[in-house]
Amino acid sequence: MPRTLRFVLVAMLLALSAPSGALAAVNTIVLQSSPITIGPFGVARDVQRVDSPAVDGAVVGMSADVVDLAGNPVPNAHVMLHHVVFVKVLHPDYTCSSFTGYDGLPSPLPVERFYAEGEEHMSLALPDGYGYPNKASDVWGLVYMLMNHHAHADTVRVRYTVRYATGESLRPVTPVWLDVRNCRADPIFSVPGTGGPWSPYEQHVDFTMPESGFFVAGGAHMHGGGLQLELSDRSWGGRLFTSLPTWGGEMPTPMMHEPGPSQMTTFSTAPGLPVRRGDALRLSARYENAAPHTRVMGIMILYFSPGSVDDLASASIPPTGVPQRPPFMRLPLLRQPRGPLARNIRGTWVGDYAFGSQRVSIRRGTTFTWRFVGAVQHDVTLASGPVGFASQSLQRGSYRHRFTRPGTYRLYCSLHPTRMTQIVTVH
Ligand SMILES: [Cu+2]
Repeated sequence: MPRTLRFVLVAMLLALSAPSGALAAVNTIVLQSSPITIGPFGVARDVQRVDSPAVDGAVVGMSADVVDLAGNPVPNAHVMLHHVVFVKVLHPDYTCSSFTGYDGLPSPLPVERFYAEGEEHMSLALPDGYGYPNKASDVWGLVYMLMNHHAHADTVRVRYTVRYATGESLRPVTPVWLDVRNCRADPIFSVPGTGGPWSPYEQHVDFTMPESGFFVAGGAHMHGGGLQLELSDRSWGGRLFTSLPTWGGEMPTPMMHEPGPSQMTTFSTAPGLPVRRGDALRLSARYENAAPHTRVMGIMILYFSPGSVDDLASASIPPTGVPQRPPFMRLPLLRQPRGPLARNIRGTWVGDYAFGSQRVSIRRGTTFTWRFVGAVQHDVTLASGPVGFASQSLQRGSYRHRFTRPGTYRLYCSLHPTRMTQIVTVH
């Protein structure tokens, strides 16, 4: 019998045998973050403590959006929800023992990432009978990155809806976060864009399961240029789940970053995808390498129900389609670089809201160094040009790139896209 058909049959049998009336009280709780102010055409990234359900119970579903101070939804074209990550403080994370924060420093407290969404607005809905356990005394934190597309400052809140079960015993799930740049608040990499149409650029991460059980739900996060995120079990025979992006969401103007998917496929199913203790899991993030894509991510969050797994049990989520070619978007420079043309220099400074030399001409093969000297963080990010690259956000220290291909590199700071730009011509 084909594996997927057997999986469907097992799922149907389990659905039929589920005790009726097992669901007790499930409440929908709507909570809000503290106000977050974002400067004109700016980015707000930080962490704050947020409210959590004040009784013992279990999270069975969750979603989040951005609202104004009156509680009205704020469209993505005004304030873009780049990403929000909800964490439980003083709980160990399944795949990370410590984190590097937005400031580049190790986080002082252990936290467990249990829900996240980005432009794709994933909402969590665990299968019936499963819940993420939570105590009244548990402390939640919110890691956020929001972008303001207006010329004036804006103050918003992150509103989150928690579907919360109390007074019933659910099978507990543990969130398992897989990330090709794991354990960072800003887990970015860049796609060079030096291949032809459809040529893939792939990054992956491996994780060995410390126990047996089932993945009962999952969601994924990619950025512009994404083809697919695939979870496979290399010990057991292959693909478990592939998340595919959908394109064509609302397009905020001015375009301050390459738009991400409007949706990523998710799954939620019981009994779920079996994995065994010691299995070698791999998450592969595949992007199209026909054009540069900077500051991209490859993340999958899975919800794991520990338990014994039959030796022969196997299952996978049937593909929901084939990867679509992502739309090509050339990111404009939102400010024309000014000043004298600096020829054959080997570096410059990056200060608060300006690059030292904004117009640079160098020879092919030059390794160029940006020295960060500001009072706030900045980065160097390619907007368009022959090869994609980007630095981490930095306040001190330096970043280097060796220019091996001639052409015009339009660069900017992704945190201050309307203020900080630079053009490097390589000949
Ligand atoms: Cu900046």
